[in-house]
Amino acid sequence: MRLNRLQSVMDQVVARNGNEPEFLQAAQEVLESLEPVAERNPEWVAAGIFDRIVEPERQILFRVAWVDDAGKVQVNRGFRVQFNSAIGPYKGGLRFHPSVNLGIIKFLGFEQIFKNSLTGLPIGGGKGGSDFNPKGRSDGEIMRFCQSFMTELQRHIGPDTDVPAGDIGVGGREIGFMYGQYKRIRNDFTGVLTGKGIGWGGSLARTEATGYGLCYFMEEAMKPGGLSFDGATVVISGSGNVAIYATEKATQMGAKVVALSDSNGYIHDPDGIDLPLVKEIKEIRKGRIREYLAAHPAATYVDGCDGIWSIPCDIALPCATQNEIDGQAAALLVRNGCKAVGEGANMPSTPEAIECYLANGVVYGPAKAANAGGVATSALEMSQNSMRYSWTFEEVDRKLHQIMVDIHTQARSAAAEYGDPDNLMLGANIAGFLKVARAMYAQGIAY
Ligand code: NDP
Ligand code: 2IT
Repeated sequence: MRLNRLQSVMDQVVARNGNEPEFLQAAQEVLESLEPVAERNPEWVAAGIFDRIVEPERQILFRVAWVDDAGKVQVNRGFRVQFNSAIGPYKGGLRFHPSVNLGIIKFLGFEQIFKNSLTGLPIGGGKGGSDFNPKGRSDGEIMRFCQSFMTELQRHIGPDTDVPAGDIGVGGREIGFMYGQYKRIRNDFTGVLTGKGIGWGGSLARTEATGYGLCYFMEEAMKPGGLSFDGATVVISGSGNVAIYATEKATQMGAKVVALSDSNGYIHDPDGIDLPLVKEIKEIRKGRIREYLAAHPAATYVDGCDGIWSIPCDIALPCATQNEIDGQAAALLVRNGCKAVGEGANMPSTPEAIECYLANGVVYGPAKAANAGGVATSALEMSQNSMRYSWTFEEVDRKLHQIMVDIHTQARSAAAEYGDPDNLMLGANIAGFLKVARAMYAQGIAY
């Protein structure tokens, strides 16, 4: 699909953000999906809804200075992009990775608007992070970095304003250090961050939510084609939070997960991944995935991440990072018999890869829908914080499951209404957009 009515919107996005390729990629995909919506809703075009939705409401850039274990002063850059608050407080994770720049945070914040809308819960879109590299840093260094980061961030966030959480490089440990610093400065015990520890405001099942939710979504997406996890061979990239709990749920659903990766390489274990060992390596030791071989010499380890998509599988779940599957990798997956791709990571497939899935009838679960279980459960954490009450694991998991079923229904119905019933990417982009557009229209133009 090419742009027509929305070409001028995209031209402006390119003119303003030409040096941010990931943001341009995300905007182009969404605007292409929204062409038929613009055609049916000229009043939204006239009210500048499309022009406004691609421009963040606020972008905050700040210096993060901290002292390393050797006593040396380090300076990183901090980001928070508050993209859209039409349907609720800004909500989205923080990413700590050396590749982080404004364009990456903007693509993530933009995607978050539609994802959060799809959850059916009242959360707007935002994202933040830093170019800080946590690898090889001591707990003390991580703590001092997190504290310095929050010393600035705290003035921009709040439980009814903007509620950050984790993403790549930010898990329970980092949320703890940041929450402590927020409380120290503000003297408020509130739900200002999600992904908190159990016992101090965290929700049961938040840790598992993104990976579990991905499997719940894909189970629904695969049903019409008669596919399921039961008996399927699955390849999963990454070995972080999302990958680990996707492996756990896919295995519970009867699949055999045969590969996992990290940024150095991948392991292939045709007997099925030993998940307790991966948890021990990654969650406790914070080690490398190649350490798996010490306990499983029959498995293989290959340096470099790309080759993971050459392993034959029925279902592929990219759960590492953006653009990790290109057109060639997608073609290889299809050639080797892959029938379904579910995106645990944000924007893991390039536009060429997506074209390849759609042209070959692969069941494609787009990130905005498929990985929305994490942020949905963050919103459930916010609800529990507001009530000063905690639900059991089973209650949260049941709500998460229902939310993922509902997201799938919304995406499929919107896709059908717009004439391309199996295109869940089209459906997710449209369904996510409609609720935000109605809210923006109702709330008028001036802020
Ligand atoms: P983690 O930091 O827990 O794990 C990230 C994993 O991906 C690690 O195995 C990491 O390897 C690997 N990885 C990271 N960057 C790269 C890279 N450039 N190339 C190859 N591998 C890489 O993060 P999460 O599991 O939380 O996040 C994974 C993906 O899921 C991200 O795209 C994130 O945006 C998305 N996501 C996360 C949600 C959440 O709730 N956490 C919710 C929705 C989406 P290494 O250890 O070597 O760095
Ligand atoms: O990409 C994402 O949806 C996340 N990293 C989770 C965000 C959140 O607020 O829980």
